[in-house]
Amino acid sequence: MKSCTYLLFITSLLVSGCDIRVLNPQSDTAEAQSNLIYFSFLLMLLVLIIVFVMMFRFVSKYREEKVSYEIPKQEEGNRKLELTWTILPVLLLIILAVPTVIVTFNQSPNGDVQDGQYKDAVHIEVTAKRYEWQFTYQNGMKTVNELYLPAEETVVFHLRSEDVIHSFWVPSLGGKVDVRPDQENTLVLTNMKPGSYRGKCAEYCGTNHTLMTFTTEVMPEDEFQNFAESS
Ligand SMILES: [Cu+2]
Repeated sequence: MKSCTYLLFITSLLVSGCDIRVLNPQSDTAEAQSNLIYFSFLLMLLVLIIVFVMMFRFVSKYREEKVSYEIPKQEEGNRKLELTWTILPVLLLIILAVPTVIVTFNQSPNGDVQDGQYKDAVHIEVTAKRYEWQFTYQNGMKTVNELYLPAEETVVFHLRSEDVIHSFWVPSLGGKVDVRPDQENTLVLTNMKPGSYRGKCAEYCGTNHTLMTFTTEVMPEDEFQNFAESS
């Protein structure tokens, strides 16, 4: 018991030092995704607690007090129990699936990404190649390994690779999306908060994969306009 307490203490000490950026969202997109993580974690915790309570209850209720080798009576089928452990997991999956599908559909760009609902959005071309990121803005300006974004806007990223499959990921701003050489993928991030965030390639792409990182600077709208005009 004593070693268990020590282990718990050391683990919580170590975990308290973690900066889990995915759980500290800095955009509406990332917030919806982190809410999904919390929701599925709570659902999992609920199952875990029920299973553990039942397990300890059974262990204590049916523990062998005197040695006996009596073989228990064979139970054949129990419709009530069988229905319970079939229907409950299906219900849990439905409860988990509904918000997941809603968030996925809300965040997936549909229709024409250049026009339609994203006409007034900021569009940025992202080109990945081993081992760097190139960003091309609407005014033709290019930056390498440094991404500049306007805060509180909708930004559409057009992702393309020049060689192998990479993955575009700024954990604080949203989930990762594959960057492929054979097709353009799009990622939409909305309502980002000003600040500096780290971005990286999240798909192993070669020996220097770990060095394929970039900085993301989200700046207030007017500052972004000045930056775009001065470049
Ligand atoms: Cu890569």
